[in-house]
Amino acid sequence: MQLTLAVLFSAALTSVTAEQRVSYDGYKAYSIVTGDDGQAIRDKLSDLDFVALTVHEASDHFDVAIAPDDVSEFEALGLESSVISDDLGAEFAEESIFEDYYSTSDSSLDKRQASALPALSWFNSYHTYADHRLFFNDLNAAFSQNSEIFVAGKSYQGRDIYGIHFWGAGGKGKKPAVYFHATVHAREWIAAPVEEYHAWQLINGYLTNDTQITAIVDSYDFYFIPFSNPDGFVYTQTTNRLWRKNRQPRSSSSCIGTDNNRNWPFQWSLSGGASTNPCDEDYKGLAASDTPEITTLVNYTKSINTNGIKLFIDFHSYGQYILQPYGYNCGIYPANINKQLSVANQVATRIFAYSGARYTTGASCSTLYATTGSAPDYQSGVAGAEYAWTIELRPSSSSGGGFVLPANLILTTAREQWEGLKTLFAAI
Ligand code: 0X9
Ligand code: ZN
Repeated sequence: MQLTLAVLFSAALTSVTAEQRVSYDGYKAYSIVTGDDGQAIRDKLSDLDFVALTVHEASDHFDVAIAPDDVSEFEALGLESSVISDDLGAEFAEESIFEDYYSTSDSSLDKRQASALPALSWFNSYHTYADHRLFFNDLNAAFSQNSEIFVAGKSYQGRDIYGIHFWGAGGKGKKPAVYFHATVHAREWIAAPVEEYHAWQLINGYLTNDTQITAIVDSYDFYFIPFSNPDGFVYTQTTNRLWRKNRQPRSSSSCIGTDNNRNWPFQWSLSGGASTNPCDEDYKGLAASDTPEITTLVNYTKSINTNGIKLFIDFHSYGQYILQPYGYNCGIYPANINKQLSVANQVATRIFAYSGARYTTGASCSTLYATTGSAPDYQSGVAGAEYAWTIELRPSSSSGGGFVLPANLILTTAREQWEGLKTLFAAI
């Protein structure tokens, strides 16, 4: 009797505290050809129950997920479009089958395994935030003389914004920085595994005396942050797979979340490249750098900038782009833009030769759309990063599942990016 009551009581507590998971069962996703008239298409959709998958109508397409009851009404509109997903909910369910991670620090493993790198089977499925943290701890353990785990600061809800710092023969903190961020947009799950794969390959190459890799690792200090928006990422796994922003409320609104890729303190005040409405997916905040995550990351950027930032990459999905600054103005470029474009083209060419995937290169404003307060704009315009890129990973916009990249394509995506990264290092 007592046990039953206790179970009932805790079940009741859970139901009041936990937010109901948002269902996308039966949602059908489309990529709509917009031509020049994105606004007219938005107007036509205004009576339908849908979720926008692209924040802006990029120059030629606008991707949406239509609620099951409105699918026939959407199709009756006769818009030129292709189907991205027949049932988003079903794809989400499949993607959320996570394999267990067996940490090399697990005390039931023997000592020899305990100092080994994590197994590459890590990349066979997506994972929880807690397991991601273990994965980096294990990389650190396997490279303990040349790496450390750092916590740059805390998210709004108090989660660690953690990362790994590693270095080569010259010792810690002596070289220009190679600085990677991922998962500023919570639903872009492929970003963290790609960054982790880069870390794994660099450390593995160093430990196995691969001369190409030791030369790279000896040249830089590496700072890799897989979750610049951990609260959002956890929320995509507990509640709403399509969440993008952070989880910070604003007193002026019942809508939650700021787009941390519109909150960096560089050209933040300009209008047009972000929203001032807290309910929008690209809400910029009330002031530059007024989210706990961006405050943390601005300070952290300053702290690692002692020998300059050679390369900054912010990993996103999707669309397959390699984008250079700036986002805030389509006519303003960094002084070395031609060199950046040339290197980006070499990377894209290498990826295409390796896997056949096409990545489009170009300055972000003119290639995609205008953004104010984005991370690469700050890294280039304020921190002085020599190369400051956004990479939008798989899938391409016209095929695949948008934010759902099937787990069996994690490794494919990571491998082609790794080939591209080696080309990048050879070119800079
Ligand atoms: O809108 C964004 O923040 C990025 N696209 S996403 O679909 N992943 O949300 C693009 C950022 C590109 N960078 C700039 N235009 N500066
Ligand atoms: Zn993104």
